[in-house]
Amino acid sequence: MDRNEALSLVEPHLKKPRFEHTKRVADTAINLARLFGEDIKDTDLAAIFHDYAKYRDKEELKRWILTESLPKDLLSYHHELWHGPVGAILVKRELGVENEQVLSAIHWHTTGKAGMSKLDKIIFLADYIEPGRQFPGVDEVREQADKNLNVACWMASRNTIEFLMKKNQPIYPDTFHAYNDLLHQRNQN
Ligand code: DGI
Ligand code: FE
Ligand code: FE
Repeated sequence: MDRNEALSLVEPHLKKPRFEHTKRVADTAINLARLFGEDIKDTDLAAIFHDYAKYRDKEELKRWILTESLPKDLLSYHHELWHGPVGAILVKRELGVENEQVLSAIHWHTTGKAGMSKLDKIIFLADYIEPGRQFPGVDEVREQADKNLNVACWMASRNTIEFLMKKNQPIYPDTFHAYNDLLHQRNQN
């Protein structure tokens, strides 16, 4: 599947600003893939499809979590967390994407997890630093992204946890696992 076909498949599922975000994530992710030596086509597909399930309604997302082999504890956390894992299932079922590396990056793009692959990290980070994002502290993460993938991902997960804690939001365990694992990898550099 080439880039234009992938973009035309995802476009009807997204609102306009989300589609623009998707294209910026893809450009950002491809830069990171060149920098850190990841497959460009896999990176492009994972980025293009990462938010595929973003606008499915809550009840549909819940049904997929209940009927597919996805962790049921997701249902006790914010529904914003559901579009990644369900997106990976739907991109496979509806679009025929079989590449497990690509599906994994889609699955984990919101929370991260311990033991992320290079492609998982690139999509997680590109989603956080694409030029349209204006989170507090994002410029510092952008600077690190040119230098060290693990440090930059760790900073993104730390910032997200801080942001959620300030709002008294629950934090999904894999979000903490990503933070701890990336901190560990960072200390090994
Ligand atoms: O889909 P996007 O908006 O491009 O970005 P995303 O998939 O990273 O989703 C972002 C939202 O998910 C953002 O509002 C923060 C939230 N989030 C990330 N990790 C957690 C979380 N929300 C909760 N409650 N718990 C988490 O661990
Ligand atoms: Fe997302
Ligand atoms: Fe996104």
